[in-house]
Amino acid sequence: MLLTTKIMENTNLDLLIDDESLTKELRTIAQKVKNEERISEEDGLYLFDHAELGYLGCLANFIRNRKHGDNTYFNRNFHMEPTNVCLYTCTFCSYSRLIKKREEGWEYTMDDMMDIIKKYDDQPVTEVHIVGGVLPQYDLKFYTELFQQIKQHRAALHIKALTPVEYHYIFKKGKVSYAEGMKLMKEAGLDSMPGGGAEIFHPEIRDQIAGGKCSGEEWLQIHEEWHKLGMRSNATMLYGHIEKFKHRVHHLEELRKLQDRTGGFQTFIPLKFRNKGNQMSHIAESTTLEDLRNYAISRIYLDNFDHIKAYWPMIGRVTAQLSLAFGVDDIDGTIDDTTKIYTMAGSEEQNPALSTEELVKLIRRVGRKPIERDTLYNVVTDYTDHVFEDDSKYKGYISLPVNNS
Ligand code: V47
Ligand code: SF4
Repeated sequence: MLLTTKIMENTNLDLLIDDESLTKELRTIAQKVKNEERISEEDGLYLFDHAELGYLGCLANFIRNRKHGDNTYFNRNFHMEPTNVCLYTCTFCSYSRLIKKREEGWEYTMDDMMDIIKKYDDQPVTEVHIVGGVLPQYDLKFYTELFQQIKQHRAALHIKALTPVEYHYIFKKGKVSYAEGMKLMKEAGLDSMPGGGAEIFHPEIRDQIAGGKCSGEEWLQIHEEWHKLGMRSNATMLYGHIEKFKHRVHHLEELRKLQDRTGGFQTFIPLKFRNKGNQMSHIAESTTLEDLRNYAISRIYLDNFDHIKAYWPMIGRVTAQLSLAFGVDDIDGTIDDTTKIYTMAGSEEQNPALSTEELVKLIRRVGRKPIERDTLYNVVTDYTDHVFEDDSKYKGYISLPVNNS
């Protein structure tokens, strides 16, 4: 753990700025970060092409600590997927193949969905995350009714639901504009939008991996309409497949520009491409080293985003712990889950569920402060000094020499 300890201890970037063994470009970027100056697209590409992990960790951790100190956020949520069948055929997705053998998938009715919601009645969850495939029966009417019913049943449950992929489809079918559609969703009870469906915005890549669904521009327009209503959303980037570094920089730049206009994004979530059970299985997955570099560059580039999230079911608990030294300040939630999309694609975690106690422990083990938040980052519980009874079952996780475990 020497590397992450060193990164976490480095509170002064002068060591990098004065290091003559670094290139002029890397020293200039370090100076910009110290001065809270924005890095350019060229700088971003230079980092992807040339910067090594330790250097990136120092910069990203410096920014993370400036914004949040040791605070590390998580929430208590559950996922719900109306269907795993989809009429689109994204090449990275394990759902798309099911359209040909629909009987192998599921297609929940309104009652099925409400039964899932009711299963959590006695649990202290604050959020339901709804996302899934696109099918004609899940239209404007279905989703407005679903959101209304959820709110009637449990008004305080935050609904984080659907992405521009679904919204583009249902608004077109329902013949309403993006602005009108998002307003209807808000009136029905939608609280925020998750970051999915972003993939890679650049058409050179998007047309090959996600042809037919909303374009990158349309994805951004729908988020912009939602932000104009005073509402918040997240953003993702699916990386590590056929895209080049220049496409990642273009993606980050588009997000940064929209955020400058609206300020509506809360969190950026890089999603590592997983290669099981989809049409891109022949493509090797990115290494952990590349994943950490990607988190760090995202943190450095997106100066106007408050949070960078590591989605632990995809990358595994240990990489999630490591990511906290590379710019990440949020590790999503407890996700007591019915979700299959990631396990089907070969994610690290076959049963993505972690108790609050486990999440707290794994954050503490790398010397950070666990803070339970709600979806909008209001503090629910600060677990920094909370005492748990039994520490023995957490032995498998990496550990730094800290005294607050
Ligand atoms: O848009 C699909 C991705 C996304 C694969 O906002 C894959 O809090 C990797 O956006 N390998 C949906 N990724 C998930 C998502 C999300 C997850 C957690 C939290 C939040 C949030 C949002 O999952 C899709 C797509 O980019 N995905 N297949 C795959 N094989
Ligand atoms: Fe459908 Fe989404 Fe999978 Fe694409 S990524 S096939 S839109 S479920």
